[in-house]
Amino acid sequence: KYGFQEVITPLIYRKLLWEQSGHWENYKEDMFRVEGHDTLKQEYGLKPMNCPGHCLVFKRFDRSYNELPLRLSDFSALHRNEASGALSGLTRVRKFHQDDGHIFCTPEQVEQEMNQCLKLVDMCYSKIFTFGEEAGYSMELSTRPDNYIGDLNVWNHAENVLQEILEKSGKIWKLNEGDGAFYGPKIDIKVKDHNGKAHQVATVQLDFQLPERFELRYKDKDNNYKRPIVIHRAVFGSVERFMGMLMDSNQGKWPFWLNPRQAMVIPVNTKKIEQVRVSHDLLMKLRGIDNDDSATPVALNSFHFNADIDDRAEPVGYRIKDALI
Ligand code: TSB
Ligand code: ZN
Repeated sequence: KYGFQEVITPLIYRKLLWEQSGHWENYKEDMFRVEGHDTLKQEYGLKPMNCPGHCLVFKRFDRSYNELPLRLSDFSALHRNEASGALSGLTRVRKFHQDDGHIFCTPEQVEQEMNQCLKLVDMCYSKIFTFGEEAGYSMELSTRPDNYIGDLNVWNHAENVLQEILEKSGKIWKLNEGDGAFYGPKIDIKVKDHNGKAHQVATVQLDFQLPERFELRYKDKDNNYKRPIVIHRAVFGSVERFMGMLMDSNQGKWPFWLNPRQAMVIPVNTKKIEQVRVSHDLLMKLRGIDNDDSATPVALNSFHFNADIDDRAEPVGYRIKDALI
């Protein structure tokens, strides 16, 4: 609905690519190095982010202004060498999957694209999922860090663009000075766990640097080549952290539609063979499995649930209690 094309990009790239993107210089500590067994002893890096791979996809073809905004999404596994002391449950892990997207657009398209991203974030965090006691999310503008790449004026411009978008949104936001990505400032969306600790989930980032480093270009209406701008965005953030927050906020009780154990069929009298047989039939119905012809695939628009059966010879009350846990 939001116009993304899903891609799957490689997990490892030559060191050369990470040098080009600036990760080798500014993000090396967070990366795992990989070495081949070949005599050339090439050095590779396991990707901590999808952006450089997406820049290569963009660069692969001659692009025209009428292809923009070009939106690429990717659920690849990412690896970051997080300090062992920083690892925490599902919220900070070394392998995770972002609901990642990179939008390649013209300067005129930035505002509209950023607003679309924020709209999706708002739908996710105020309509579909709510976290914590005081439901809701907070927004922060994270600005230029010490290890930034690129030109100071470009950074100031990017920060001003984000600030303007936040002001126009009419929502409350805070300044988080120096916490931007090395390639650009960002709007971070945070939700709180039951202890009141805030976790960064969604993020929308404005980047003028990677297009420069990868010499990305598109042909404009006037037949001249121009540089696109890249917007990095993730709405869940990572599936792992998001799931961790979701479990924390509802004490393990999933919303029904997301629950991996939606229903338990419990025959009252497990000694009665007929009753147990009917219960098994009901289970199959709930699972959407047609007993008569098991070779038929389950239709996409059919009702099917994650259902189980508990026909152990235990008291009903005991089995209900067990199912609820
Ligand atoms: C959004 N390149 C951008 C991307 O295009 C990027 O990687 N941004 S990020 O570094 O801010 O990460 C995005 C989200 O991934 C974070 O907001 C956070 O929710 C999640 N994340 C980051 N590191 C971890 C980790 N170690 N474990 C779990 N989730 C993480
Ligand atoms: Zn990115």
